[in-house]
Amino acid sequence: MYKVYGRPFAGSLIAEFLLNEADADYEFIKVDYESSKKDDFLKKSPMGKIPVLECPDGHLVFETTAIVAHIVEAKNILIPKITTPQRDLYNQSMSVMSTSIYQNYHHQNHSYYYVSEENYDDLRNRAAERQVTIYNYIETILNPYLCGKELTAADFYLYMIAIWDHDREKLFTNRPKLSALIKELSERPSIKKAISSHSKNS
Ligand SMILES: N[C@@H](CCC(=O)N[C@@H](CS)C(=O)NCC(=O)O)C(=O)O
Repeated sequence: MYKVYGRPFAGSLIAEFLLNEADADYEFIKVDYESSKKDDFLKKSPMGKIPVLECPDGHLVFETTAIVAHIVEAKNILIPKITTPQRDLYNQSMSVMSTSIYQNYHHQNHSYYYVSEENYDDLRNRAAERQVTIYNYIETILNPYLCGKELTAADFYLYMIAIWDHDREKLFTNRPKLSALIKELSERPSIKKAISSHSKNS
């Protein structure tokens, strides 16, 4: 069975959502921040970051986009056909979310990584401003999903990062399509199952 190394409500959620969508069993292994910097875990993830996916044959995958690619390909779910405009939109959305939105939240939530304490506010404000531009763009393309009528893994990724926002009320204000999508997905059994397992244990 699969193993997901992660932390409750962190980037490992995407692996859990997609494995649940595929009806694949997995074990969730919680890796706290300290353990993630120790040799044992660094052998799995050289930068000491979660998530890591351990596949049934024992091989390991780190980086959320690589994990998503593994699951959608292995299970043949939630990815548009190659050479279609939807597939380009899917790849584009995954890139924007994993390289920009994810990073902007990292800047806001783990500012100590980047700057000294007196510059936290500046860093956080700039990261928050960049999110506005990207979420405004996302609102323009949702129809109702990121790739049009087809629900894809990218929508699950969007759900994961949107729930990290510190001011969700503001995030959803004037973004009716984003609000509707997040609301719809929050009712999805795959998401409910992962979220409730962490709510119970935290
Ligand atoms: N590019 C990585 C980012 C992963 C990441 O930043 N994970 C966070 C938790 S959500 C983490 O491990 N932070 C601790 C650290 O950066 O040392 C990915 O997409 O998997």
